[in-house]
Amino acid sequence: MHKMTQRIILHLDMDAFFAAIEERENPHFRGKPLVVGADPKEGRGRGVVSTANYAARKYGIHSAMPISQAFRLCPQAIFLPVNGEFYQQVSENIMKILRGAAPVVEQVSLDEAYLDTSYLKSYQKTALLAETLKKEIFETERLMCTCGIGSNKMIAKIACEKNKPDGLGIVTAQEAEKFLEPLDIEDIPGIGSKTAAILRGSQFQKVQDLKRLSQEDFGDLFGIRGEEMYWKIRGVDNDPVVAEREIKSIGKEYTFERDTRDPELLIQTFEKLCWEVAAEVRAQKFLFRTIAVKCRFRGFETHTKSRTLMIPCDDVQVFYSEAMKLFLGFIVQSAKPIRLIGARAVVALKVSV
Ligand code: TTP
Ligand code: MG
Repeated sequence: MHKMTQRIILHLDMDAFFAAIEERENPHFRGKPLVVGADPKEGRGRGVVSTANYAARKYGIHSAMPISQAFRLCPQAIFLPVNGEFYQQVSENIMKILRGAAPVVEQVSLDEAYLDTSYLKSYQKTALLAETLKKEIFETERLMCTCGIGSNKMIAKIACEKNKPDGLGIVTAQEAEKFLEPLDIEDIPGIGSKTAAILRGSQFQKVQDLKRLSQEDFGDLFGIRGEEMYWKIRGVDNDPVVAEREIKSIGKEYTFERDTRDPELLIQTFEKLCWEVAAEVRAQKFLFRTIAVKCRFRGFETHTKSRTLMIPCDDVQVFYSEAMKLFLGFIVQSAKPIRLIGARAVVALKVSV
């Protein structure tokens, strides 16, 4: 086991995204209720609301609501069609800013992303980064967003949700469990309206009420999903932040003069490869996240094994010990003589703030 650093996750979500872009493009709309979605056709439209600005939300209008209902709630609102291509472009500009700010960035929708900021090793520094990003996005795109910082993705997301719009919420690992207790059960991702209705029928309203249920109770009620819920309501979520595409990899391979099973030669050569790879990662100021090893046996039969760490790092010792564990797997798996061995780090760009 490599030395475990505490995770810190930053979640960023644009405020009333589609509507905010339309307001930016048409300053005379500002402050007025605005709905982006299907054509309301004087109340006879059959589509739904994509999003509404905050002025329109005061009338009870929200995403996914039938557009006819939105029209009834606020007929004087400005109704605009969805200009998807344009929003996509704006989204790309924003995601580019985010990808430059942390080694691992996971985009989850057009307007939302998780950044793994564990490498900053402090909530305070992550808060500074969040402020910087909010400022940069506003300066370049004239759009506002909200950030949430937490010890995992779930906490970061809820912290963001609870501080909208234009906010920043920070919930440390120590505060996480207490932070969740007074929240509505539906605030927990995975507890949708159906699940919530069942639970409310049994007098469970707040997250803290759910603590009366044992792990078994959860399992009986919701199966595998229930197990996860038992932990989630206690602030535990191990889901890693995964970039859609890691940037590059650094690897080295070595072909033996003749096929070998000499343990000393194998281990020494492999060790040397690992140190070279890890040193190269460090020299280029990268962090690695995935460790991959390769082994080619006599007859060109080639196998690979890899392991992805929860937290990207540049620790040479971590690389070596994880790679060696994988490599030993090859040795016990087959008794054939070995022709080639390799070690590789899949790396992500490190940006200092
Ligand atoms: P959200 O981030 O859920 O909503 P939002 O950005 O409009 O508002 P908030 O300030 O609460 O974050 O979704 C981002 C965009 O995705 C939203 O602007 C429109 C689109 N969208 C839909 O088209 N349909 C939907 O049901 C939802 C939820 C979003
Ligand atoms: Mg949003």
